[in-house]
Formats: sequence, structure tokens, C-alpha cells
Amino acid sequence: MNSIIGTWKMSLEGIRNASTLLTAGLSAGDAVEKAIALVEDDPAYISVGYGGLPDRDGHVMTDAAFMDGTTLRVGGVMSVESVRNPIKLAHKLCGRQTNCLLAGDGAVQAAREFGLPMRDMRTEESIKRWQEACAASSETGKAYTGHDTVCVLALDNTNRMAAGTSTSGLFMKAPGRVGDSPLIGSGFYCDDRYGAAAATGLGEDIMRGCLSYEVVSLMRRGADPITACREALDFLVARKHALGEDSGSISLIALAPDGSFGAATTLTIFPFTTGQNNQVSLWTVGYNDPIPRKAAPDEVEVD
Ligand code: SD4
Repeated sequence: MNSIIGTWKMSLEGIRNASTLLTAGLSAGDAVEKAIALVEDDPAYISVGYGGLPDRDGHVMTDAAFMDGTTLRVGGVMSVESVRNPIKLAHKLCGRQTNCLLAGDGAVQAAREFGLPMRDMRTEESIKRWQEACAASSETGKAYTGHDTVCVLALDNTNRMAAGTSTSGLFMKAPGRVGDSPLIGSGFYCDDRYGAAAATGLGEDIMRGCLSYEVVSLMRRGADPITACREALDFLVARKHALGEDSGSISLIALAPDGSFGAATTLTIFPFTTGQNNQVSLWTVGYNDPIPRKAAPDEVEVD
């Protein structure tokens, strides 16, 4: 039995490829890395890796993380520029006992030491998008829109699990801003005894509920992955409402050690993808539509 789940429609090809490889015996960790690297390398996906969303100064600064569900070891990078595949760096750092979470220049230096490829992560389109936002934000004062993280959770044929995340974070973020994606417990968590979870949405909100740890903790106490995602989300949303805040933009995915999966969202529609023993599907879930439904790729406009 193997199973893999990824956030957003953009993960579909990576999940398809990784699912085939998992079925052929690839490890959960390598499957997570491969699925995410494919999204990072594709400039069509504007919120992850190459061609990602620039910060206020026009730099594409990425965050990524990797967790091994057997050892509970973690690797992560934050505010990293010019590393072609931040997930590969996070995966390599996960092999270390110390110095496994690196920021900025230190992370770039580690990538060089590992011999990982570097690249200018900006594309003509990302530069144009930044220039337009600079012009528009001086008129409207609204810059912070557009953000999607690719998160992947996998279970392999030997019952090992892994989790990974990668993002360029919020569009027009302040230089140095870090979201939930590289933070263990918030953006991701994985313990192959109980399951794995990951989050996408506004990192500043996701962190307030340590949502990924909360989902895994609910699974540890017996919840199935759909219920665990929903309960963790509802709890934070209720707290936000009590504080006079709106629900915000948060989506969660989870994978159980038996290969079953779940998701929940505050959005009208949140697409995610799965592969189980090489059967690949696109799903949607909505705040008012909490049971995941299968969808055809052309039905889903949200990437
Ligand atoms: C962040 N959580 O940097 C990321 C962005 C994201 O969907 O996931 N957006 O806050």
C-alpha cells in the first residue's frame, strides 16, 4: 500500500509521477522531494520555486521544509534566494542532527556545500508582476494577495511516511518575512505512527493554531484524517471569530498511516490531489462542502 497527497491542482503532475515511483518501491521521502521539485521547476506555478512571487524588493525568497515520519527529524530553509530546489536542500538538511533549519545566506552556503544547483528564480513574468504590483499598490495600498504553498505527504510500501512544503510565500511580503511553511508543527508535521498533515494559506494565521501538529495530534487520539482537519480548522476559526476576526484563508491536508486522507478549508473551493497505488485523482473540498469530491481537471479553475 502506498498513498500520497498534495495541495492545489498544481501538484497533480508531481503526484502522478511520485505515485508511479512509490508503487515501484520509491521511499516516501524521495517521493515527496520529487513531487515538490517538479512544481518548483515549473514557472507556470507562480507561488513556488522558479518564477515564484517576489517580495516587496523584487526578490523571489523561498521557504521549504521536509520531515521524516520515522525519525521525526526535520530539515528546513527560510528566506532563501537563488537555490533552484529549496525542497532538495530541506531534505538534505533533514539528515543532520543539528543545523538542520537554516535561513538566508547560511542556507545558500549549505546548498553550495551540498553541490545543489543555483539559479536566478525570477522570470520575466515574475518581474513584470512585481512591477505592476508596485505601481498598483501605490494607488490602492493593497499588495498582499496570491499565495499558495505546495505541500506533499506520502506513505510508502514499507509504511514510512514523510512530509514536505515549498513556497515563495506571500506576494510583496516584507523582506525577511517567513510564513508557516518551514515551521514544524505549523506548516507540516509527520509521525508515521499517527499520520502527517500540512497547511497552506496565510502563514501568520496557521501558526497561531500550530495547525499541522494539531491535526496529527487529533489523529493520534483516534480521529480520521477528514475529521482531524475539520476539527483543527474549526477550533482556530472559532477562536478567530471570538476575537472579531474573519475565518481567513487556511487549507489543510492529512494522510493517515493506513493511506486514507482528508482535507479541510476556509475557502469556497480548495483543490488537492492524491495518488494511491498509482490511482491518481483531483479532489475539491469547500468550507460549506466539507466532504472531499472528485473533480475532472478542467472543472477546477483554481491552481
Ligand atoms: C505563507 N503559507 O508563506 C504560506 C503561503 C501559502 O497558500 O501557503 N499560501 O504564509
